[in-house]
Amino acid sequence: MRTSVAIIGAGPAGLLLSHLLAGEGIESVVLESRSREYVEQRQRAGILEHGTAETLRKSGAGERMDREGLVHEGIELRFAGDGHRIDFAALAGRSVTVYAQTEVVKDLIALRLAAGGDVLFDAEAYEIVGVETDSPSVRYRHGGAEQELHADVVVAADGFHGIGRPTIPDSVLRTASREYPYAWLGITAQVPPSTDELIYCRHERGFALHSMRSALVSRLYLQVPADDDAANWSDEQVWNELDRRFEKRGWSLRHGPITEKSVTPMRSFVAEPMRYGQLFLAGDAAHIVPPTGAKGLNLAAADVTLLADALIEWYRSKDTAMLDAYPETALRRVWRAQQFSYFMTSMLHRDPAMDEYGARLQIAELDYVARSTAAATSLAENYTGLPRKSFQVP
Ligand code: RFL
Ligand code: PHB
Repeated sequence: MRTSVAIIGAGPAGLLLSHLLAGEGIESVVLESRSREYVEQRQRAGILEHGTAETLRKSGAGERMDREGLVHEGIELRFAGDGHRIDFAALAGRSVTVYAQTEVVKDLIALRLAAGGDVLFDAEAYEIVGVETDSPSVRYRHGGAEQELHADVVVAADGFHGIGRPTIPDSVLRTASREYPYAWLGITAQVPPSTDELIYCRHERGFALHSMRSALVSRLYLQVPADDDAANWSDEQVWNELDRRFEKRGWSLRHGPITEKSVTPMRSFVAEPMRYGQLFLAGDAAHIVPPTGAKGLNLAAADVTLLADALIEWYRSKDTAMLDAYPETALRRVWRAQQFSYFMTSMLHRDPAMDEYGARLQIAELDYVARSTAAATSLAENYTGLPRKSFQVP
């Protein structure tokens, strides 16, 4: 089989890239190792930056998001028993949209298939060959047979455990990373949210986050030890712990049936370069952030928006300038998001090794963000997403 752009992975990165290319008449094939059902059910991110929502809307993939997504103009930082609102609209002139990654993925799959696009599920890529030539290909297993997909370029949008990154020779690949001594226990509950806006809460017992999926469904997270298991937590223990961490005078948390419970590890990771010959990395394949800054899905979307424009330019005029600039331009945003995610994570979590001094520094930092317009503006512009021009390579 032959196509223009071979894409590995039907996560948000791979699907959005395929959709954006199709809008300009560029052919692609998406290979996905999992089933459609699996990909559409996987519980993950919930927050779309201003620019991510705009990209979806402009490309014709934002119809259901605009109908069902919740536009939020701020968040609450809760610490020392008190809440402080960060007003995104006033400080950064932008908002975010609460719309689950699973819904974005469902919308993009439906659009690709309706347009006659090739998205192959249960198709596991096992080798990428010829990336140093102008006719690379991807070998994959599908329906019990081994097949080969030939293309002009290969995009590895295959997540952290994919085969794209390890295809780059060790002598070329550089990585930088940080591990955290804690994880998140995430739950989905059939209960209306107890708040209109997300609450990021720092507490002596650990971090907690109140998010949501709709007017009827809440999504909540608790900091737990790195090696913890969801099976260690009964529903009653989860609600008790959430009650203690979110405690604020005159406020209470609504409880309800828990329908999903899982532990997410926390990691910061960046691989460079994001291009090797005709192989391009996008999304989690190249970088991971801890979820505290809500950046992972948005970085994946920003990578492929940039890459789509570069590929469109290349197919249109054979000009390689944008493609050549992709790794450096993408990495600027990646490192901005790394720093912001690290900042949010270390300000809000209880590190088991933290002493009294470290705890007081966290409170001082939070107090500054809550009281200073300059500090709050920095948080607001990073959380809602910086515009593309701030990362342009001259
Ligand atoms: P994905 O979504 O991991 O998709 C990669 C796809 O590639 C497939 N694949 C292969 N297919 C064929 N052959 C192979 N050899 C393959 N190897 C892998 C996989 O099956 C998969 O379908 O990567 P992508 O597209 O780069 O998207 C990244 C995002 O999924 C991720 O960054 C976010 O979910 C991170 N994240 C959040 N990001 C945000 O922007 N805002 C948030 O609020 C937010 N919250 C979160 C999060 C991630 C979480 N978890 C579970 C990690 C909350 C959580 C709990
Ligand atoms: C979510 O709703 O799943 C969510 C929201 C904000 C985050 C992380 C996850 O920072």
